[in-house]
Amino acid sequence: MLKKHNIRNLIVFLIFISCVKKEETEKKAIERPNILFIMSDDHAYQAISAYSDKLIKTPNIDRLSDEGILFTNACVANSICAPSRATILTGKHTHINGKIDNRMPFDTTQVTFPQLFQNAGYTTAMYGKLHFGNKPKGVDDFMILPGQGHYINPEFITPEGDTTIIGYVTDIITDLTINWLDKKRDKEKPFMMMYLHKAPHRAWWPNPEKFKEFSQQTFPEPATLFDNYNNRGSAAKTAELNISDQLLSYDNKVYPQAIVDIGLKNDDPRNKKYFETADFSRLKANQKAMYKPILDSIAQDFKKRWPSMSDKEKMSWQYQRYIQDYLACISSIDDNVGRVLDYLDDSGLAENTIVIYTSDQGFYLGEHGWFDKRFIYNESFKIPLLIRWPNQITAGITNDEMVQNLDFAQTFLEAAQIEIPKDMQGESLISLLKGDTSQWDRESVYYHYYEYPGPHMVKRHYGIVTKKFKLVHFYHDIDEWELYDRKNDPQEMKNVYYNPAYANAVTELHKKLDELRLKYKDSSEFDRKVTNLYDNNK
Ligand code: SGN
Ligand code: CA
Repeated sequence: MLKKHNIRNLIVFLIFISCVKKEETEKKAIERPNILFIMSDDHAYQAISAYSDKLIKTPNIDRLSDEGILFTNACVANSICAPSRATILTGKHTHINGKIDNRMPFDTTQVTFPQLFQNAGYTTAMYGKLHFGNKPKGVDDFMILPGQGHYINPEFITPEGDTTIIGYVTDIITDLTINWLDKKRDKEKPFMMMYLHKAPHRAWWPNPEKFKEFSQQTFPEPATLFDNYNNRGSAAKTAELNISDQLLSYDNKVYPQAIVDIGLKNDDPRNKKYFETADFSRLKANQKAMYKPILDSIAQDFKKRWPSMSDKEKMSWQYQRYIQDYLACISSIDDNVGRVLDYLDDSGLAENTIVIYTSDQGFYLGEHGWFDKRFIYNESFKIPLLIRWPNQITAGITNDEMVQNLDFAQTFLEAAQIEIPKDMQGESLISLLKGDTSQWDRESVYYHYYEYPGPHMVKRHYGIVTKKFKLVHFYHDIDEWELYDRKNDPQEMKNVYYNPAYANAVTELHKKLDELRLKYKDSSEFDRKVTNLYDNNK
């Protein structure tokens, strides 16, 4: 028999044990790292000074790799906005998650990684551009742009309904993010926050100050600006990405009237429409007044110089206008990333927060004469990836393994000690973050792009990429293979698929490509499904 005082002691002991346990659980909950996932829309790695300082200095984004890790071979599985986001959220290739292009719906019954964070006791939020027509799952709070969203005075979808905020989108998304971190989140829990910029997506509207500053500068042209697409298959020739053929005067911020004034036909209705109903038309009178002097001087320069320019000079002029606005948008992103990083420092959150900076795909900044993305070729295939995790990642390291946006979900889940669903198709990057490359045995990645016919007319293609080679099959209404020697031809100007010197590489890569298609469960049966979907949704 237990004596009365023994019973009392036992109760005190049990209470003590349960308190210690509770404390431990709480401590673990607090110790789990916060995650701040920063993604921009169409941010080319060529426009981040941690990768190259030829075009622009991005001191704030660079902080992440100065204090963390820089991946030099990070890439997407499908270089287009909504499919890339679907891959990031599900950890699955397009043919598994079903989001084949920007147009077709996303199956919202699928598990996305924010839901797993929410279930595991994280507080979660998403601010900015998602690009799916539906409300995000797994987030306690969200404010997302409908579709592509607007640069100026953007609307937001929120749990309480739609709202419009006056101002410049990059600043606004940042204000909302900092406000959530500071005032709205549940501070008892670790957080997983998705801070998603609309910029620098077409049509590249900077804020007035940056517009003025950058429109007065001249930037170096890429070596392949005047590419004639020889020595490759037909896909590069038929794509509608060329700056001189495809950029509208609207993209270059030339008033429709300026075109008429020099006796040219302003025959693309989009030029007028975009000035009258898209971004520019959204401006309030005082905002228009800030843009006017810059637009006036662009029109003046255009009217003075365009009529006597050669075709080459016209291309150079359009390239400058394009890159000036693109980089001006990046400069705002960099300032705003700096504001968020400062907030993390000032609030003491930096220490236990993993910060990731990336883009939904790469982008052509005049390479091959192009803008836009979609191709498996380097500039659209590769993405910036910079990650900071104090005390876990050695500051200033670089990694050149073939990593993909397919790996993000698993990486974040492992960092947060959340169980990873067996059907996710990527691999956690945690060992690489910690500088251990010994367990990493991936030698190649798989890629598959579908949105054709569609904007910019890039043919459907899939392929395998290793550090040395890229083997690509363009199919659907063509049947062409291309092979690039990544070491000897980094600009990808020469298809060596038919060069006998590469016969062994071709055989080997075909075998590996078949293996990858099996591993990731891709098949021509799915390609036929896509064709049927396109035929039924014309
Ligand atoms: C719009 C753009 C295209 C761009 C797609 C997809 N045209 O259609 O240039 O490729 O979005 O971009 S625009 O005239 O409307 O600007 S994505 O990043 O959302 O995939
Ligand atoms: Ca995009």
